[in-house]
Amino acid sequence: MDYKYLKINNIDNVCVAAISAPKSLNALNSQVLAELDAFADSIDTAAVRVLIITGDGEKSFVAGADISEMSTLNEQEGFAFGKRGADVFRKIETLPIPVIAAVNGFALGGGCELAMACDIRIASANAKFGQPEVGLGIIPGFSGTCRLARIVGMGIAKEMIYTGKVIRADEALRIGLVNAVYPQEQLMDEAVAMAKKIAANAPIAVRYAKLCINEEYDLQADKAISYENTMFGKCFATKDQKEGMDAFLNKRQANFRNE
Ligand code: CO8
Repeated sequence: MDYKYLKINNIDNVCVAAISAPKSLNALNSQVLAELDAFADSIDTAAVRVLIITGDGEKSFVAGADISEMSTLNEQEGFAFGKRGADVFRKIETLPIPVIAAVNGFALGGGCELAMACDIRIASANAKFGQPEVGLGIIPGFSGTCRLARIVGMGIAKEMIYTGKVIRADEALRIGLVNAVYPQEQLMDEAVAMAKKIAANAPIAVRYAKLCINEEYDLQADKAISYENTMFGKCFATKDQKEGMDAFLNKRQANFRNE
């Protein structure tokens, strides 16, 4: 499919999707959200083992939801717009492959929320993060009130959302919003290197690990432990478990087939 606002690049079994709306610093309008949705549906997870999401250009990851499109919405339309974004982000969060956000500039509002829907965030030194919505008379509407507190803790999330302050990459690293910060020119190489390291592992085991971490987060401890136990057992029904352990015991490199 041809996209107007997405640039897709496959590097072996790693897929890089760059959001590209240069006139608005990659802001998320309805069409960008629709393309992200269609793209998420189209990923061949038998072939692609890791997805990297980034922003096109050197200035912005995503500067938020498109303010010009939101400015005239009524309550029902606001609900629908928020739901559209939240549904797409949830689809990304629950993709059966890991997703890395390579945050290469502004990640504000919906941009910060998109990064938080990804499994792992790494950033360039010029990246800036924030949830400035209350300054526009709205609240984070693409699940930011939900995910920010889970990632950085309730106190810091409340401060960021109530003040709308914008923080730099080093502060995002300090509070655990990103895992690492690199010079801008290294960011994509680092993202691809991390993706390839993940992609070299048994894909079904990686998928089950993602499922466990996501599903168990909201479960009571005994249920969470039991869920992991079930998924751990399921690993032994895969050929890749036999391959991984045979490779270890015979001191050779494993060749995982996603089976
Ligand atoms: N929406 C629309 N256009 C945008 C956006 C945006 N979020 N961000 C930037 N642009 C546009 C600017 O209007 C400008 O357009 P033009 O050239 O036509 O004037 C162009 O991009 C370049 O921007 P600037 O000239 O402002 O560039 P600066 O380098 O001076 O500033 C900033 C960069 C700091 C990123 C600044 O553009 C800015 O503050 N942008 C808005 C950031 C923001 O508030 N984001 C949050 C939006 S709200 C949101 O995301 C809520 C999500 C949940 C929605 C729920 C729906 C109900």
